[in-house]
Amino acid sequence: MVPALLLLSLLGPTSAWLPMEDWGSGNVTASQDQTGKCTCKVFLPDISFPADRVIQMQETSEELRLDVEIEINKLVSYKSKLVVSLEKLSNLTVRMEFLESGPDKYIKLEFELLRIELRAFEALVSQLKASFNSSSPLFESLYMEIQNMTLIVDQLESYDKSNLEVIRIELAKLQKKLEDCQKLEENAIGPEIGSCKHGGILSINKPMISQLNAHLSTAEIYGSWGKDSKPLPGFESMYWFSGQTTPTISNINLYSDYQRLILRSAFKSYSSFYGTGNNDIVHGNYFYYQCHNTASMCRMNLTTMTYESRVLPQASLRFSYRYSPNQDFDFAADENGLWVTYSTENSKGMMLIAKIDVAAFGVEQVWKTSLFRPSVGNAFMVCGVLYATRSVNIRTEEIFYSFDTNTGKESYISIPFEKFQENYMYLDYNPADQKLYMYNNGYYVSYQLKYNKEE
Ligand SMILES: *[C@@H]1O[C@H](CO)[C@@H](O)[C@H](O)[C@H]1NC(C)=O
Ligand SMILES: *[C@@H]1O[C@H](CO)[C@@H](O)[C@H](O)[C@H]1NC(C)=O
Ligand SMILES: *[C@@H]1O[C@H](CO)[C@@H](O)[C@H](O)[C@H]1NC(C)=O
Ligand SMILES: *[C@@H]1O[C@H](CO)[C@@H](O)[C@H](O)[C@H]1NC(C)=O
Ligand SMILES: CC(=O)N[C@H]1CO[C@H](CO)[C@@H](O)[C@@H]1O
Repeated sequence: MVPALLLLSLLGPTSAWLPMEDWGSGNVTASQDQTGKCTCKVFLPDISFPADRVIQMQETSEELRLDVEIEINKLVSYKSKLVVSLEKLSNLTVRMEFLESGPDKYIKLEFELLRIELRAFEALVSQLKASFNSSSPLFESLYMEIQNMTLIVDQLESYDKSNLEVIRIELAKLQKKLEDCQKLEENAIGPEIGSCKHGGILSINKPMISQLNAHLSTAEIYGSWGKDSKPLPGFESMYWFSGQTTPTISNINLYSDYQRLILRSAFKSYSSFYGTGNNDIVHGNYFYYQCHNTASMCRMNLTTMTYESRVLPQASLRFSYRYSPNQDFDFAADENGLWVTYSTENSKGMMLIAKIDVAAFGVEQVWKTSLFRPSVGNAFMVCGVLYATRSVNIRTEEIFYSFDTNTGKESYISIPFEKFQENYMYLDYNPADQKLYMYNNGYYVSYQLKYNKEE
């Protein structure tokens, strides 16, 4: 067999999918030319692509997806459905064990995707569990099953792989399935998208941790990510990401869907601008952020990348959030539109909530809260209600305060949720999918919300 020589740069020289050390000992060479450009060469044995196995695996994940669909459609008979689930999962385990013992080598990305699917499934199980308020051993064993499979994926991952073109095609197919699965999840859990016929947030599910940021840098602790909260037609699956090593905003990257976000394949990257803070947001194809070190709001048209600014009257630059010194403004979007929270000298650091008139790019109305902004970790809006968080301990954050702009009523509440690492720089709600998006020490993190059923 003739060995194949591949350039890692096919997927980007620093892709997290393919850590260099995992590509086999002694078979990776790195060199640098006079211009400083690095080239990595990987020497791979020529192994034919195990398409049949991939198909088998796809079929299994399709079965899994259908199974999930059944469960969601027939929540009433959840017990028997979960038994079926469990059986299918264990079938998948058997299949994976079979793959493991086989002579062929498998594709790392395939396993990475499988892992993503498992994570999605885990999140789904967690949500089903919460919806039933059940401590049934069935759920526990489902969890364990998923964990076991994740371990197997870890082991298999160290194998070699080949034929990157095929990987990409398979990746796209599987990604589609995952998206379908997530849609099912969303439909099953929350109120209808855009509806405020609920009594506010009841609880927050386990975090879903996606890959490290586009630059694979844990030093990029300042950043933000998410989806346009009011997307233009055709941009519904677009994701955006902005990341920096300092508390400034100097770049934004746009990805056509989740898969491209994870593969770090942006259709647009722009860095000829400068802002402050990171509590920015994308709403209606505009990127809203605090203009650099001034008490003004900026917004950039994501088609033309041109920006305009408005003074935010009386806003102070002295009362940042707790985790970062530069977070003077926090933009938020919800079912009712766009908001910005901040403080003034006059309010002595108490938080103000301003509703933004998007058409005029001006302030429409302001509410004053009794929340001291520097005591807050972060804040977001859902259905006109401000939710503010604080740290409980290294692993736990809680929503401790809410202010309802519909009634002017404020409350102290306790809705704890798990955070990935202690300090995070970004938290916002997206009304288009009813999820929370967090940027935490370089990682993309998201949460599914659970709502009080009674208004
Ligand atoms: C699991 O695999 C067995 C044997 O291959 C099959 O008979 C059974 O129907 C499968 N179970 C499910 C739930 O797919
Ligand atoms: C869950 O069930 C327990 C005991 O059956 C009950 O006390 C609790 O209020 C329930 N929680 C929810 C959110 O329904
Ligand atoms: C998970 O793996 C452990 C250890 O291998 C085993 O004891 C347990 O039965 C497995 N759980 C499931 C649900 O397969
Ligand atoms: C951005 O610019 C384009 C081209 O000038 C324009 O059509 C669009 O309305 C502007 N605004 C937004 C939010 O895209
Ligand atoms: C330098 C080196 O370790 N080369 C190895 C690359 O992988 C092939 C196949 O496993 C080995 O035969 C080589 O020795």
